Amino acid sequence: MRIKAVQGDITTQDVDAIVNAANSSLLGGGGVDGAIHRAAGPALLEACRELRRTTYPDGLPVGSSAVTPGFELPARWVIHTVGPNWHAGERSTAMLASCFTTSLERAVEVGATSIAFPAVSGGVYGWDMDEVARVAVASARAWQSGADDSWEPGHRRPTGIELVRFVLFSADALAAFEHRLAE
Ligand code: AR6
Repeated sequence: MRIKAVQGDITTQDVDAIVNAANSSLLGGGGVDGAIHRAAGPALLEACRELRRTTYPDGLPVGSSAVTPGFELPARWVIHTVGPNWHAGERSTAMLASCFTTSLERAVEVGATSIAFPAVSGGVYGWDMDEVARVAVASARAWQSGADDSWEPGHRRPTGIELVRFVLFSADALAAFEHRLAE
């Protein structure tokens, strides 16, 4: 599994799945959420409403992830995750890490081999970008090496995911991720 960082717009990425930094309502918002809904078209909101009705009547919990089709996006799937909101006192790095690992699990479930992530919680939700980068890269690496007890240490899990691409909007965010990837 290759882990990369690029500067760009996540809505144009040619990967199997892109991750949306959503909120618990799943009904859209600003930032990357708004951009993804605009690019995917109105069917995405309908699919999110359906998810609410059928599976998450009380909303998608922080740190969880759920998948819908990508509709008009180049990506076949959108994986919606809810990052912790720093401004609301949600400051658990485990919660933020869970956004990345549960998204990777959803990607495996739908058979995706490539996935693009934005800087979840690094915008409206107010987390420091260096901290988002640290947690994001550490989570992907830990997940790759099978940090759970089901896989022998030192071996890579055959997850099917070949590419994890972090897609950052700004040069500063890209630098934060590149710094962590170089470690
Ligand atoms: N491609 C890649 N990254 C982007 C794009 C894009 N098209 N647009 C923005 N970003 P945010 P959060 C960057 O606020 O902090 C929404 O209203 C952006 O510069 O989108 O998790 C939701 O509905 C920033 O670095 O997500 C929630 O209510 C990063 O994506 C809330 O915001 C994340 O910023 C979630 O806040």
